[in-house]
Order: sequence, then structure tokens, then C-alpha cells
Amino acid sequence: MNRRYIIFFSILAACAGMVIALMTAFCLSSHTAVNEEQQRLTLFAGRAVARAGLTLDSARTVLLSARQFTARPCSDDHIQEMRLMVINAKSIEEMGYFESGLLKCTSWGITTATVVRAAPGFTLADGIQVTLHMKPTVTMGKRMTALHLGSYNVLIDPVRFADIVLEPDMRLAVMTGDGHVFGTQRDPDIRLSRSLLHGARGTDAGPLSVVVRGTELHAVVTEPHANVRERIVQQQWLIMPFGALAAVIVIGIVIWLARRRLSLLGELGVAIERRELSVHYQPLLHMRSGNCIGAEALVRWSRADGSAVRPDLFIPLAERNGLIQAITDHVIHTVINDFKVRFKTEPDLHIAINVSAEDIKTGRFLNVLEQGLREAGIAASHIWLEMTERGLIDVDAARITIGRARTAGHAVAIDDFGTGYSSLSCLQELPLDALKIDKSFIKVTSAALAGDSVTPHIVAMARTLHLKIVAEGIETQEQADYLQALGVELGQGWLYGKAMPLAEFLAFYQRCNADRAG
Ligand code: G
Ligand code: G
Ligand code: MN
Repeated sequence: MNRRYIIFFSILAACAGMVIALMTAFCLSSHTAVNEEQQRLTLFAGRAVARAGLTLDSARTVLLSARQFTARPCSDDHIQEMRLMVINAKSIEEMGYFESGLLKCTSWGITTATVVRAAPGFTLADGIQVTLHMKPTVTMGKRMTALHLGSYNVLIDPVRFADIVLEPDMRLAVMTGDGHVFGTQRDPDIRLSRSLLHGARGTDAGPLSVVVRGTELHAVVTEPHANVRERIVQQQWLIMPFGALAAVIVIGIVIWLARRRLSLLGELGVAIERRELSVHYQPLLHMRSGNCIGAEALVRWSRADGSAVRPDLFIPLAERNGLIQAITDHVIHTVINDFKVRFKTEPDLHIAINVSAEDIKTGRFLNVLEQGLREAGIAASHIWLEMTERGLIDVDAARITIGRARTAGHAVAIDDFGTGYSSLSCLQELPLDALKIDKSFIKVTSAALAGDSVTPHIVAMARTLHLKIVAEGIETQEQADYLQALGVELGQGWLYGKAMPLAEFLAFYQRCNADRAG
């Protein structure tokens, strides 16, 4: 993907992430605020239901126990019994006794006026008849709720059905299932309360509401939405910082991903994952005969936009960031895949694979290599391994890994020889097969053909240690001649061929060896 696109999409994603995070926080806060407020309303409505139930129950108890009265109706004893009842039942104001539909006496005394029984408004399940808003004739007091059973009634102040402590702005209606209002507080909207009771859902335009149902009496508590809005704002102040934090985290992640994608390291990781690295082959020749006996596998990375990254840039990067083993695996698989057919017909052909310090330390690549070779049916002798001196610094690990490699059947060469620090001790301690003289020594050989080059000494030392010698970086015939005169047999360099794609190398190999044969 193009850099500009990545930046563009990253900004887009960051903005989207921020908006989503903030919106989520916003919705969440209003949702929580409404929920919390509704829970509070439920608490009050529950109290109202309990209160109304108690009041109704006490009236019912009075009416039922009146049946047990033994005194002669409207005698002094009878009136005394009624008075005791009224005094003991807290919510009852007055009790009355009827005969043939006329009020004969009350807890106050004998009734002298002719008082006709008020018409019942409705009847409860147990037969108690209810008259709401009744004007008591005896006391001439405020309007009462009358409950009538048998020959008796009781008068109750409607406030008793709704006298709980409400918070400011809350309104309460206590009703029967049919919508008869037993008591109210703060003048609620009765029509609205009825429709809520009958299952209508509160709207955003209307007040916030809650219905709690008791056995006979139910409570509807409402509250203006404005109160909740205050709470919502409070909640938002509480939740917004978390939303902002989430937004910052989202943006951070996006920036991190974008930078990763934009950085060379990030791209390298992606390229390895997607197997976008390719492998080229630089021929290795037997200099005297001109026969090509193998090649060195060299990894190449060309980015999606076509630009190539040099291995001396990305290999050290991979080594520093734990990606090198993945690259080694990739090279191993590619080499096996590229040559599995050719190795069968060319028993002497070998491909050298570069391994890094990390590979040598863990030895893990040997398992990958062994499995790959086994599956492809290839002999280990076809694969050489090149290790730089830097890779051999951990001598104990190197000894083990080299030992394993050679036991498996691979030849092991020390690469870039002469550029590291541990050359001599390495050579002595490690069971190596070959030594590749670094190209920096080959370069000076042309200028110092007859002079004081170290190359002859390296060659002499390698011979003493019975190591094969490979000269790398040979660019001129002059260098080739000089090296051959020193007794170096194998050479690699631009004089013969640069690292090239598989098809090209196979053609090179064919041509090279056919010429010599012919
Ligand atoms: O051919 P060239 O310029 O590509 O090589 C640059 C450096 O990259 C060399 O030092 C070579 O050893 C290293 N290199 C190339 N391919 C690989 C590889 O597959 N693994 C490792 N570890 N190093 C490699
Ligand atoms: O693993 P090693 O560092 O040996 O990898 C070989 C490196 O040497 C690669 O970067 C390859 O491109 C480079 N190379 C191979 N032949 C020549 C050559 O003849 N001249 C020069 N300057 N570099 C070469
Ligand atoms: Mn090499």
C-alpha cells in the first residue's frame, strides 16, 4: 500500500475510533443514568405499594372483626367496641353501623340525622364495597374513602393510601387494577398513570415512570425527565474521561499500527509473513575447470512499490529484532523447493545457506532443514551452511550446532573470514569444512599482487587445518589467476556471475557445465 494511503486511512480509522468510543461512552452514560433513576423510582413505588396494602389490610381486619361484636347494636357497649377498633387501627377515622341502608350509629355515637348509605363505586375481590370521595355526614370533615362490608363501614383518609415520603418532583398514584384511584400525592396525571398501569410504555417526551404492582393496589411513580437529564450530565462527566481514554487508546493503537506498517521493520515483518522475500543464487565455480559446482543462496527483498532493500540493511535489522530465524526458515524452504528436482540429477550440486548467530545459538533451523530435506527426499550433502565469525562468538553453542550439522551430512563453511575478531581461535576449536576468504582481502590482491597481502597466509593456514578454501568477491581475471597460483580452487564473484534468480542460475549452470563437458 502506498504511504499516502496508509496515512490517510490511519487518520480516518483514528477519527472513527475516537467518535465510536465517545459515542459509546455518551450512550452508556445516559443509559446508566436512566437505569439508576428508574431503580430509585422503583424503590419509592415499592414503598407506596406496601403502605397502601397495610392501610387496606387494617381496614379489612376491622370490618372482619366487627362480625364478632356481641353487644346489642348501637348500645353504649357497641359504640365503645367500635371506638376501640378505630383507636387501635391507625389509618381509620371512623366506623359506622347500618341497618336497612341507614346509618344508625358510628364510633362517635348515635346518629340522629337520616343518613343513607352511600352508593358503592366498585367492589373488591373479597366483597368489600368501596366508595371514593365520600363526604362524611357525621363529622362534615374532608372527603373520605369508605369501605363497606356487611353492616359496617370504615372511613379512611385517602392520604393514608399514599403517605410515603417522596423526593421533590416525584408524583404518586395508588390504584386498583381497574384504574380506581385510592390515593395520590402531588397531583399526578391520572390518565397517564392509568395508561402506564395498563402497560403503556413511557415515552421520551413524557415523564420518567415506574409501575410497581401489589396484590390489590398498585403504585405509579413519575418524575420529570429534566431530573434525569441532570443525572445524565453528571454521569457523562463521570464516564466521559473513560471515553476519552478509550479514544486516546484507539488513536494510539492506530498510530502504532500505522508506524509499524510504515517502518522498515514493520514492513519486513509483513513481508516475511507473506513470504514476499525471494532467494537469488550466486554461482560457485571450480576456477581451473570453470565448472559450476553450486551456489550461495542470497535473500532478496523487493517491496510492493518495486524498490529493493539491500540485505546488508534488512538482515542486521532482522537479526536485532528477532526476525532472522523466520528468514532462515524461508530461505531453507525456498531452496529445497527450488532444487528438489535438480538435486536428484546433479549429485554434486550444492547450495550454501547463510545462517545467523541466533540460528547457531538455538540450532532450531537444523530441525527445519532436516524435516524439509526428509520430506523432499534430498541428501543433506546438497546443503552447505555458511556461518560468519560473528555468528560463532558463542563458541560452545557453535560447537554443538556445527557438530549436529556435520553429523547430519552438511558441510559447514566459515564466511567473511578475516573480518571478525575471533578468527584464529574459531578455526582451531570448531570442526569446520571450508573457509571463505572475505572479499576485502581479494580486492587488495590486485594492487598488491607481488606485495605484502595476508591472503597467502590465510590460504596457508586453511591448508594446514585441512579446510577447503573459497575465495569470494572475485571481480577480475587477474585476481582469479593470483588466487589459483596460491592454490585456491573454488571461487565466487562477479567475474563469474552475480546473484541471480533461479531460472537464470539453472541456465547458467547448464551452460557452464555443458561447455566444459563439450
Ligand atoms: O548478496 P548480498 O549483497 O546480498 O549480501 C549481503 C549480506 O546479506 C551478506 O553478508 C550475506 O551473508 C547476507 N545474507 C544474504 N542472504 C542471507 C540469508 O538468507 N541469511 C542470512 N543470515 N544472511 C544473508
Ligand atoms: O554472505 P556474504 O557476505 O559472503 O554474501 C556475499 C556478498 O558479497 C553479497 O552481498 C554479494 O552481493 C557480494 N558479492 C558477491 N560477489 C561479489 C563481487 O564480485 N564483488 C563485490 N563487490 N561483491 C560481491
Ligand atoms: Mn555468505
